[in-house]
Amino acid sequence: MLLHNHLDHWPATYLTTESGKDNISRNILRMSSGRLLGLWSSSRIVCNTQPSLPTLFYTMAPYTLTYFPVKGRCGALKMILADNEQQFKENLVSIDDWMKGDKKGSCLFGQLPKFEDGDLVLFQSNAILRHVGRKHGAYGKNDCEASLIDMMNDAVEDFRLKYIKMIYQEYETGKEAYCKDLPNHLKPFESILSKSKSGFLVGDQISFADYNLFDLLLNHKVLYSASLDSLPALKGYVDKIAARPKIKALLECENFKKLPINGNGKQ
Ligand code: 6SG
Repeated sequence: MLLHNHLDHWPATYLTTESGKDNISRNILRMSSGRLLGLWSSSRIVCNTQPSLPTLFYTMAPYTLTYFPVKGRCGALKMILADNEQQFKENLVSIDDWMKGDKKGSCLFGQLPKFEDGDLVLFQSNAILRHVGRKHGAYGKNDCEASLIDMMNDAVEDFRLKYIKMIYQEYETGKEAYCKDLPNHLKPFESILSKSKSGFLVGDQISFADYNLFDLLLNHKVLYSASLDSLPALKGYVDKIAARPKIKALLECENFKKLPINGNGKQ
């Protein structure tokens, strides 16, 4: 069992234990409370929230994410993983590599992201979000809350599809009209959040739909900085989620920040 230090400028650290999983769990725990936790890939650091400290990782991270080097449909997923201190191995697929075609052929629906949790292989970003939400307590407290969270996430998906269509198909011709129409798309969320006692979309705790909406709202702030100006509940919501310590650390992390939002360079 190995925990590796992969920062070149740190003396190589290999912590070896022989008594298996329990010891590793304790080490991982000690890493978390000892401020050493980061998000990991085997080939590069995805996010080291404490750059002054060596980043350690467990060679068998439970999750693997395969996607393009963009935030795209994986921003919310990275947020929910970070907020739950979940490490993952990241395989980045370049456009050139994707264009060769063999990777596309190996994906169930011919698209990325692909997410692996042990032997489970998932495609479809919203199914992946649900899976991680279910496993990490971000899918409501009961069936009714789960159904409401599904409803919210479907509404976020409708909104994301409009955004993607504008970005990829009509950025030059349609951006202005899109921004003008934005309050109409955002009003339902403003109304829901203005009535929410917890400040989250459903119930009294954050859910995968919140990370998804938050991610999309951040994209809209980049698209049009005044997009939330007339929507106080949404503005407060974004500020509150952005201030969660592990989300804040992710948003400030160079490896996350440097990813373009979309695959065509428009934002
Ligand atoms: C695109 O749309 O970046 N996946 C994308 N594109 C490649 O050949 N319903 C599912 C889901 O929620 C949608 C998946 C999503 O998971 S992500 C995909 O796999 C394909 O269809 C957004 C993104 N697009 C731009 C991009 C750069 C390199 C690969 C994709 C441009 C398009 C294809 C090659 C160059 Fe490209």
